[in-house]
Amino acid sequence: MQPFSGLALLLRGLTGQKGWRPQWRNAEPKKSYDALIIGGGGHGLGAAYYLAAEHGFTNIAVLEKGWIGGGNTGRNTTIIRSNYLFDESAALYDHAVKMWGDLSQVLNYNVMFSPRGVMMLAHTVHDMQVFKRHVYANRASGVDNEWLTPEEAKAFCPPLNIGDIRYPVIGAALQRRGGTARHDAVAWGYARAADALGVDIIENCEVTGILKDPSGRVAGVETTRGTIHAPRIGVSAAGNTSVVMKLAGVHLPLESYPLQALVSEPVKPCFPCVVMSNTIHAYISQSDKGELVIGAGTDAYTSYTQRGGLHITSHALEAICELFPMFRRMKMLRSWGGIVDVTPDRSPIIGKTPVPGLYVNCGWGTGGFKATPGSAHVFAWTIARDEPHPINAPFTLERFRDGNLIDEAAAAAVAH
Ligand code: FAD
Ligand code: PYC
Repeated sequence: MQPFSGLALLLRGLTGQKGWRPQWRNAEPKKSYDALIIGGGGHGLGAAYYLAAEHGFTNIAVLEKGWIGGGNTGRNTTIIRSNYLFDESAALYDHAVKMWGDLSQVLNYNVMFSPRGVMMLAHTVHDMQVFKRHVYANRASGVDNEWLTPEEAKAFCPPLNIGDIRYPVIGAALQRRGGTARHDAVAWGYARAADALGVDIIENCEVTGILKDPSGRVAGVETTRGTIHAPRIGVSAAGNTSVVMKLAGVHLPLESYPLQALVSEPVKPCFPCVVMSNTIHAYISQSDKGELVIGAGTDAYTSYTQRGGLHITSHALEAICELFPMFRRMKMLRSWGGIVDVTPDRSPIIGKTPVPGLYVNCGWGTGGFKATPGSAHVFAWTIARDEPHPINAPFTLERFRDGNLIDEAAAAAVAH
């Protein structure tokens, strides 16, 4: 913690912002660690934090090929919810929603969690049937979700057009505990807290090889900053997971697609909640800076370009303008893409791999930000104990062989 008074803040402002201490050390890689995490996004940094804070692993490092939070953690639209269909998923995502509630206090870093409610619009009878099924399943497993009429949906989100439009709103599912958080604060908060416990955070360090000992157990990594030995390695590399795991000879059932988002010019607070339309692949909220944060669907083709097709964002904006006509004259300031790793059942893989000592946390597709604290927490447990936490036990790689799929395509929304 870096304490400062209002006067100190003013003096720093008047003296060219000099004197700020870095929030984490610029660590040099050591020759060996007790464990390594590949990927400095929220999931990887969080796993390192919980390994140190809850399992006593402090001789560990996070290896990030670019800068921390520069992957999907810093590119996402930050929607948080736990309204998935299966009990296994509700347990996983709701574990995270509960952890979001006091994450700022735990990390002593304001991650700006804002449970302002996430409303998912139904435009067809089939949408309505699917959402009602989710409402009933969620309520049966203790997760809040409720069905709203079009008028109730408009009362919850006054800018919403429920008139006679191309995509009529015939109802909505609302999770009031859902909301948003500040994406880069999540990465920075975990990084600072992990660093304070002795974790080395090593940026500009790309993993280019995975080493095994003669028995086939993982033994370390080759990186752009040299060889590093470790008997346990966790991979949290999101859209690049297939590439990283191939270095260890492990093939995963993942496809990687670009997913895009945009922000508008900032305006005064006018949008009180989060609205998603899965049918038309568009979602919207307003950031604390005042920008409208708008997302689109995935491209139809796999790619690692980190930018998607213009027609995909145009389609999302057309739909947003129809649903919220008051935004028609707003200008978009920027757009970007991220690469998401999608599994066949649209649920993540968190657990052991065929290589002893190598663990993977991937396949979050378009929806892993919401899971960050919960996923990091159970991944750290898995690495520390060499066995899954009860919450991630169903999310194995083997399920694609034994058929115990957890099909969340409808809840994953934009991961089609
Ligand atoms: P990342 O933050 O991507 O971190 C992985 C890191 O691994 C990267 O920093 C990368 O540089 C690093 N890496 C890769 N290869 C190597 C290597 N060889 N060596 C070292 N480091 C490596 N989810 C939601 O829940 N809600 C949303 O509203 C939402 N919106 C989204 C909108 C967009 C446009 C996108 C792209 C994604 C969205 N997501 C959303 C998904 C969410 O962003 C991801 O699931 C989540 O952020 C993944 O976090 P992570 O820490 O696993 O990955
Ligand atoms: O998973 O809620 C989600 C989501 C919204 C936008 C992208 N992903």
